[in-house]
Amino acid sequence: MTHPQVADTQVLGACPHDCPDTCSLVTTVRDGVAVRVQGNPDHPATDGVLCTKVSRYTERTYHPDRLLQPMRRVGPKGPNATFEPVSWDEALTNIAQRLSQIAATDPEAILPYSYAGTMGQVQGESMAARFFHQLGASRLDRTICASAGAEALIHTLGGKLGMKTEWFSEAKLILIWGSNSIGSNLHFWRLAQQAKRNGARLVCIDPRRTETADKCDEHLALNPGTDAALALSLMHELIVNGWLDHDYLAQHTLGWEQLKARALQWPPQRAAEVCGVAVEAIERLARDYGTTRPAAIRLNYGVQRARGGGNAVRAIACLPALTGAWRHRAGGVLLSNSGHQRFNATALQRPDLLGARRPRLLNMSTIGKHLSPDAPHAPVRALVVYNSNPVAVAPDSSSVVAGFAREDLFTVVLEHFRTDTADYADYVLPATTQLEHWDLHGTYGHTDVVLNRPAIAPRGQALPNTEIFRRLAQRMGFDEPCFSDDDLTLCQQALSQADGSEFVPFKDLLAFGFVSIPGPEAPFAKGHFPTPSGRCEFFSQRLAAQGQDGLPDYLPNYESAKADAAYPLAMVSPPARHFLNSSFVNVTSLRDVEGEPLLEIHPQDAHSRGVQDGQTVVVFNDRGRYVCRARVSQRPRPGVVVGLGIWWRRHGLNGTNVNELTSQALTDLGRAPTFYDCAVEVALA
Ligand SMILES: Nc1nc2c(c(=O)[nH]1)N[C@H]1C(S)=C(S)[C@@H](COP(=O)(O)OP(=O)(O)OC[C@H]3O[C@@H](n4cnc5c(=O)[nH]c(N)nc54)[C@H](O)[C@@H]3O)O[C@H]1N2
Ligand SMILES: Nc1nc2c(c(=O)[nH]1)N[C@H]1C(S)=C(S)[C@@H](COP(=O)(O)OP(=O)(O)OC[C@H]3O[C@@H](n4cnc5c(=O)[nH]c(N)nc54)[C@H](O)[C@@H]3O)O[C@H]1N2
Ligand code: SF4
Ligand SMILES: [Mo]
Repeated sequence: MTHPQVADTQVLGACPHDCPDTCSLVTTVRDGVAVRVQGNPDHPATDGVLCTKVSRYTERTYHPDRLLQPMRRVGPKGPNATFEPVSWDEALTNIAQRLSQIAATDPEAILPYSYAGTMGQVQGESMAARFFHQLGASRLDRTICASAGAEALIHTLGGKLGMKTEWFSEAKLILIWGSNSIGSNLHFWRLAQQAKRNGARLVCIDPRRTETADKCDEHLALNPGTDAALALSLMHELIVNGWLDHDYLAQHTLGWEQLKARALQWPPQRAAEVCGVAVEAIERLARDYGTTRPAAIRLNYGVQRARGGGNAVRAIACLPALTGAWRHRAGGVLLSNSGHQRFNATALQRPDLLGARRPRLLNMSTIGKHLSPDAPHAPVRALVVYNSNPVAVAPDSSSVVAGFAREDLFTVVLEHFRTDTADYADYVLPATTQLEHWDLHGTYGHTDVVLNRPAIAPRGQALPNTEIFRRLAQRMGFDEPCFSDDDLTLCQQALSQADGSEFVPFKDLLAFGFVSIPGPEAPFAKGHFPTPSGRCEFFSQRLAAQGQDGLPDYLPNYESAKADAAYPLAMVSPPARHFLNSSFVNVTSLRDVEGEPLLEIHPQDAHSRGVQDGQTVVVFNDRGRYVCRARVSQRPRPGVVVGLGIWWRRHGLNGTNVNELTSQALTDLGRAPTFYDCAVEVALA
C-alpha cells in the first residue's frame, strides 16, 4: 500500500535556553509532528550546528512525562505528592480565587518566581510582569546567575558590553577565564579553534581541568575565588615590565594612579600563594598578555559565584585598558553582550500598572530565607513559579525545601514536567515548549535578535505562559486592554522604541528569522565607554558613593577551605555538558551520557579519605548531606571537589543534589549567590 507523500515543512525558531549562543533553529515538521531540530546554516553565529542537548529537542518535546493537562495536588506536598487532573476552567478559577483572597489583605504576600527556563522576551517577563504589576505583588530580584558580573561590568565598562564574538577567531592569544566553553559556549569554542589554527595560544584559567582545559595550550588551575589576586598580579607585571599603552591609559581610563598603587601590592609571589599556582606561571601569563597582539579574554560566569566575584570581574575587565587591547577588534574582553539588546521592557512589562505602589523586592537567591516562618518581613503566602526550578537550582536546598513544604503556602507552578519544584505545587499548569509558541530572543553572546515561530500545535492542553497569565488576569477581573495583547503584538511591542522606530525590523525577522544589531566592530577602540566619566573606570565613584571600595580588590572566599578546618575541601558545581542547569536531566538519552550524580575528587584527597573510584560518598557541611558516587580524577586540583550540576534531587542517592551544600551568602556586588564558595568534607558513605 502506498501513502500519499506529505511534504515536510521547515520552521525557523530560536533556542530558548540560557546559553550565550542563542542558536537559530530549523525544525522539520511532518504531518504536524516535529521530527528534527537542527542548526540554521544561514545564521553565522549558529553555523548549522547545535549542541547535543538541543539536537534532542524533539525527545524533550514528545517526552512521555510531558505535562499535558492542569493538575491539582491531593495529599501532602513533596516528592511523594499525588496529583489529579482538573480542567483549565476549574484550575484558573480556584487559583484566581486564592490569589484574590490573599491580595485583598496584602498583595505583597504573593511572589512570582521565574528565571531563564526560556530567555524569550514574550514567554519570559511580558504578560506575567503585567499580571504581577497589576496585582501589586512583591517583585523578584533576579540575581541567581549573572548579576555580580553584570554590576561589575556596568561599574567598569559602563554596560554589559564587550568584544563581538566573531572576532575571537582573529586573536593571537585567548584567555578562557572561568568557562568550560566546549560544554557551555560551544559556538565560541569553534571560533577559538579557528584562532588556534591561525597560530593563537589558548590559556584556560579554571580550578578544574575541564575538557576545554585539555585542549588549550596552557591550563592555570587556580584556587576557586582567587581570580582577582591573579588579575592584580598580571597588572603588577604589566607595570613593572612596561607592557602598558600609556596613551590609552591617559585618554580613556579613570583612576590609573590609584589602580597602579593597588596592583603594585601584588607581586607574583603574593598572588602565587593565594591562587595556589607557580610564580613562573603568573609571570609567563603576564608576558603573553603584555606582549601578544591582539589579546582577547573570554570571561565567563564561573569567576563570579564567590564572595569577591564582582571585584574579580572588575579586575579582569580592567586588563584590556592597561595594554590598549581594545584598539583591535580581536582584542578586549567579553563576558556579556546583552547591553546591545534594546528591547522595550516598559512596553512589555508595563510597570505603570503599579501606579504609586512600590512593592518590596525579594531576592530569588535567598528564597529559602524569604519563605521561612522566621523571615524578618511580612510572610510570603503565595508563590507563582514559571521558567524556573528553584527547589533544584537555588542555594541551600534544605532551607528552600522547608519553605516550599509550608502547608500555609499556596504554590502554582507553570511547567513542562513534574520537576522537584512541581512536587510542592498546589496546582501544576502545563506550559508549551519553544516548538509550540511565538517568541523573540536577544542574546548575551552574539549581537543578533532571533525570532521563534511555533512549529507545531501545543501538545495536549498546554498553553503558552502568556496565555495562562492572560486567562488568569481575566479571572481576576483585570480589564486593562493590555491583558488582551496577543503574542505577535507582544513581539512587536518588544521591538518598539520610544521614538516610534523599531529596534530591528520585525518584517526582516519574519523573513529571515534573525537580524544583526548594527554596531562598531571594536566597541572601545576610541574609548567612549558608557560610564559616567566616558572612560574605563578603574576607580568607580558610583561604588565609592555606596560605601564600597572604588577600586577592584581581592576578597577571600567566605568559606576558605583550609586543610586544618572542619570542611577542608572547596566544592564547585558548574554545569554538566549535557544538561542546561536542571533542564534535560529527564531526557533519557542525555542523562545516559552524564550517567549519574558524581563528585570528582583528586586522587590525593581521595586517598587520604580512603575513597576509591566508584564508591558511594557523603559530601557534607553544616547545611546538609549529599550522597553520590565518587569519581577519583585528576580534573579537580587538589583541595577542590567538583559536583557537576544540576541533577534533580530525586536522582540523588539520598534525595538531594549539590545545592544541599551551597549557601545563601551573597556576592560583593549584585546580590548574587555564591554557589562556588562552598567548603565541604567528604567521607565514605
Ligand atoms: N551545557 C550547558 N551549557 C550551559 C549551561 C548548562 O547548564 N549546561 N548553563 C548556562 C548558564 S545558565 C550559564 S550562566 C552559563 C555558565 O557559563 P560558564 O560560567 O561559562 O559555565 P562553565 O562553562 O561551566 O564555566 C564555569 C567554569 O568555571 C570554573 N570555576 C569555578 N570556580 C571558579 C573560580 O573561582 N575561578 C575560575 N577562574 N573558574 C572557576 C568551573 O570549574 C567551570 O569550569 O552557561 C550556560 N550554558
Ligand atoms: N549549584 C549550582 N546551582 C546553580 C548553578 C550552578 O552553577 N551551580 N547555576 C545557577 C544558574 S547560572 C542559573 S541560570 C540557575 C538556573 O535555574 P533555572 O532558571 O531555574 O533553570 P532550569 O533549571 O533550566 O529550570 C528552568 C525550568 O523552566 C522550565 N521551562 C522552560 N521553558 C518554559 C516555558 O516556556 N514555560 C514554563 N512555564 N516553563 C518553562 C523548564 O522545564 C525547567 O524546569 O541555576 C543556578 N543554580
Ligand atoms: S543551548 Fe546553546 S549551543 Fe545549544 S542550541 Fe541552545 S543556544 Fe545553541
Ligand atoms: Mo545562568
